[in-house]
Amino acid sequence: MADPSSQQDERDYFANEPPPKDLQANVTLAREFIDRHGAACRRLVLVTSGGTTVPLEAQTVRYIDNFSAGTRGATSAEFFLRQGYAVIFLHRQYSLLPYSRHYSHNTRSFLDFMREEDGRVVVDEQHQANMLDVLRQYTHVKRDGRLLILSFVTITEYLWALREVAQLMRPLGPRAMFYLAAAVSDFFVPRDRMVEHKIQSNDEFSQSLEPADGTVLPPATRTEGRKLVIDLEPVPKFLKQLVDGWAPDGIIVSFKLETDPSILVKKARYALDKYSHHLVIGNLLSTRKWEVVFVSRLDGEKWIRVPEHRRTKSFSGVPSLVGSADPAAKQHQSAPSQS
Ligand code: 9Z3
Repeated sequence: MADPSSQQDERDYFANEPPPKDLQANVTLAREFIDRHGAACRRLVLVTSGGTTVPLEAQTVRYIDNFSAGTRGATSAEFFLRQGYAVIFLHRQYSLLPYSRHYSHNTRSFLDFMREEDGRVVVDEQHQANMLDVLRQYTHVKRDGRLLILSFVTITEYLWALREVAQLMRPLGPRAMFYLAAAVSDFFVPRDRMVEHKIQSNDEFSQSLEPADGTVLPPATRTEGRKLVIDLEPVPKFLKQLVDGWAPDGIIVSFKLETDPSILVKKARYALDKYSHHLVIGNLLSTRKWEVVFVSRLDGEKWIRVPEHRRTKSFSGVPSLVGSADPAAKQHQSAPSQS
């Protein structure tokens, strides 16, 4: 049932936080994509990926960010595409993308995969098989027009895009899935408490807020002596709105990230009880590349682990559940297939 207090939080949030400039252009692209695949009776998934930033100034010099590179989201998107889904990939700008992720964000350049031969660029022998496999998948998906890539940077841009796209997907009912792997900030600086200009290190130059209605709001960031004080507010629980209002018949998979192993499952269960959606995938920061726990009402708690001998080293030297070129390891990937 819709919760009136979270509906009010939503109204206040979107009334206070201006929409991103490219929202209408993105909505147009998403509408065409959803209509086309909806008409073809194709299953559609919105995959969110990467970290959201929290700007501290309106003319943003500084912001709070998180660690996510978008590995989970980009890799999972590839697996959904392989299962025949159409994918809207809503990702943090410049984070990993499906397919190109194999050759980007590494310690070595994509140029290291190539060499010159008779005045032409060719792929090194040792990378031919993998690159051909990736290229074929990519070409196939592109030919079918099954991947739409949208981007965000801030938490507000993310929430605006999520709401708009979810509402467009609503008529698809359970053929629409939401796979929320983006690392979403829990706290933010509301626009009406945000200073306009760069935060100063000396309180002699500190800024005040002057809302049009004459009320006085304390800025969320202020210098006190030589200290910077940041006073963040909670981001409204958008998952409640997604489940109850924006896409009530969609299949909703959320992720829960923790660092303390003793609370991971408890928090995942709590989210499942609170939002009554389909699946929470729990993961720990330190082990997320090779183990996750699925928590659902149907199956309870189920751990999925990549066996130790299949934990491949990525280029950055971090063992990886995602991004392995080993087909056997791919059986353990986290993108579920819908049946
Ligand atoms: C996750 O837990 C993702 O699996 C990771 C993936 C961010 C850990 P990487 O990009 O990492 O592969 O390096 N996402 C967190 C989802 C989240 O923020 N959930 C919120 C919550 O639980 C909103 S649904 O409150």
